[in-house]
Amino acid sequence: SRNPAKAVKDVVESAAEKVSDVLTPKVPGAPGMPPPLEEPTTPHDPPPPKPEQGAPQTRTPTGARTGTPSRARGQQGAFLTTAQGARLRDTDHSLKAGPRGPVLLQDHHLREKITHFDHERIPERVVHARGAGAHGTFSAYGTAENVTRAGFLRKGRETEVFVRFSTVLGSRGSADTVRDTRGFATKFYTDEGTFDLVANNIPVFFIQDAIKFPDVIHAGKPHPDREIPQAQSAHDTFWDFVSLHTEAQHHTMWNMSDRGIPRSFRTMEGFGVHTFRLVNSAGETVLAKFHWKPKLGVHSLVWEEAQMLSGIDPDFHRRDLYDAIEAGAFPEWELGIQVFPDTPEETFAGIDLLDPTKIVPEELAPVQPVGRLTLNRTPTNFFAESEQVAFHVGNLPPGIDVTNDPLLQGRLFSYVDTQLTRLAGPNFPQIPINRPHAPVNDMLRDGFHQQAIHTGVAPYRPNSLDGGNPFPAGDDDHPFTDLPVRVAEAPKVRQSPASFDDHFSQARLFWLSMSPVEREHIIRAYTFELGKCYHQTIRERQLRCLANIDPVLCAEVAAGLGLPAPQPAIPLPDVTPSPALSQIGREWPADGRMIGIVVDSDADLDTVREVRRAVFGADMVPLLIAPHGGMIGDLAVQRSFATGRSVELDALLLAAAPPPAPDALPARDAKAGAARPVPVDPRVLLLVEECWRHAKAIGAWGPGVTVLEQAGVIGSPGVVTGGSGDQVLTAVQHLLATHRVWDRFPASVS
Ligand code: HDD
Repeated sequence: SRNPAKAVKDVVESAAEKVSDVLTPKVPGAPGMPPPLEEPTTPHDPPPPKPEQGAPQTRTPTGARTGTPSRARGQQGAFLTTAQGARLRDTDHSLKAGPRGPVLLQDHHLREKITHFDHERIPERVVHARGAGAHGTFSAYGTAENVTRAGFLRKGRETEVFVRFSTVLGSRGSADTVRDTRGFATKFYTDEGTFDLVANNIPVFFIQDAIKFPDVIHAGKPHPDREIPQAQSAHDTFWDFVSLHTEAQHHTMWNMSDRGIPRSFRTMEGFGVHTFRLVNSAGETVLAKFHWKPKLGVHSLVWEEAQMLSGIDPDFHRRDLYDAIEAGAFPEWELGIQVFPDTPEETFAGIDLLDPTKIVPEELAPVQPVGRLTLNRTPTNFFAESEQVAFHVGNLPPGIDVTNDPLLQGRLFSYVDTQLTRLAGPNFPQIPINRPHAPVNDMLRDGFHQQAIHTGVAPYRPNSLDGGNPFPAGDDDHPFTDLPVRVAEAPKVRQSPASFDDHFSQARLFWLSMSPVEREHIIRAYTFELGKCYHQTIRERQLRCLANIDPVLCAEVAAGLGLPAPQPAIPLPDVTPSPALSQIGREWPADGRMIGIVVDSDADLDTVREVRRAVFGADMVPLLIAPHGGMIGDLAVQRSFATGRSVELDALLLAAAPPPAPDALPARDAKAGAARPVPVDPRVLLLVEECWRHAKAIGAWGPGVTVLEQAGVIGSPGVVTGGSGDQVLTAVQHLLATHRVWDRFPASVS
């Protein structure tokens, strides 16, 4: 595998080359430059494609070839052709009756080009429309062999995977950093058939029964009259629904916590939510919940950063995932399972395992690691892979089965159904990204967009005309076996079990498990979201829900809204907090963190060079920020004061105190009200202010210290000024292990 630090360095240096390329005027034919290109461009070999996704089915069950093995197509130097392969002389002018005449209908190239373009878009996903994917590998530890016979979990097995992360509510073009649940869907291309773990970054769901899914989504999506707000839960219909349908309160609490605004896809947990049933080779069963644990820890943005990023870099998470993988800083997660005995009650420690609004705290059932996921390849083509990938909770390998969780049962229907419209027909499993890597030998035939040329005459069983093929698998052939699970003899009812009526105890458990600063964030999030509602009745109703969760939470949000805090309608549930739910209090590797370094031509460039090298050495990414783009001495600048903004940084270092640009407007002295020139560029002061406000580590040496004096932040927690550049970096790196300088946040709630 690649050395991540070296790979990061290569990427930054090649970016620097690109910058200097742009800066050097290049005139075709000038000395040292190639001669001007002749038109048309000389045909040449296409660039090597990235490995194609899976092997297409090239043979039918009876062995006949069905098509060419590779479907990869790219821009090539060879002649431009029509879709039928006819070479074209001109793609820039329509066929006309004379140069000024009308366009002729007989222009088949014009019609083909425009018609195909007119149909380039497909419907976006009804939920989870905004997302980004990556390829990778899953390596099994073998620790799950005693509970499941799934082959991909056997010790040492390596399985190719494709993962797609997403937000839920926003449209395909919405911003990445909105407050929302995140999807974390993984396709394991196992040799026993594809396994899709269609998970979220929140372990519970809004509803207990799939029949309510259209309701919760209609409530969360933009208002049907004005189609606003986009990708937000801060509006009346959302809070109307969740305050009336109180089983949503636990999930809503997670959304209002820092989990709703992840720092990166790489710093999110993933949860299968439902309880699944595992079966081992002896036919014994257990119940289990799936968890993804990120190697880099669980970290979040702060709300103001998330809001700013929505404007400054709406692609923040997508870019972060792509850049990290391209730089060789491959994101990793451990897959873990919580295992419970498969008892007739399907409960554990009094918790109903079929209720998807409930967690089982890790302190009661530890998450046992079973394998490692590494994302190591970015998609070649967004549409072909990330857009066309189709997940389905019913894609299960032998050894993993469903339970009666009513939310899971409804999902089993929805995921295939939705693709029939989105991917236009029943043959979407033949799209390259969706093709199983296990051999396929089905009797599904024809339909829109059929890719295979099936031979034979007897796609039915039993038959004698195709030699009786295909044959059912025997017990020793690793078939998927339906477990003979007992189905209760019970009357047909539209009802949930009584245990599903508890809607508040686990919301309280979550609240009580948070640290003071995390509670403060939750209070601010509720206050913001309810403050955006127009209807007073909705705010009051949600306050009544909060009163049933915790009086402090309710009182603080009520104060923020300027409303009286209601009394609880139920006795406050007696719960034991789960410290594992808090994101604060542990230390994590700082791999892939972005370190901004402010420089100008007066900075000591030898020290900057050393610090930059040390940042690379620690597997982090340095970004030189300077008054202008291009070069400072022999160092390439990655961000100018015009393009750099604090929100993409995890920490800020200052090696210089750049003066304001000569044409900058004088700043106002707040106290005197008089105009006075500021000796430091106000954009640098803004960087410092924002980093300070967002509790990021800040360090400075040499003239950089002057900036921190100007900003008035010296002496506050997480601001490092003593010592050389290297010493400052070491101190900042240490601060990064806890993600933020938590002491800087005023946490009034404990
Ligand atoms: Fe769902 C997509 C996760 C409940 C119906 N869901 C979708 C995706 C994720 C989840 C990650 C995006 C997959 C991708 O990247 O293509 N969904 C969940 C989780 C749920 C859940 C963790 C609860 C535990 N979903 C759920 C219910 C229903 C759906 C109850 C319907 C009854 N979900 C869909 C869907 C989507 C989808 C309409 C939209 C696009 C797609 O499936 O392929 O079928």
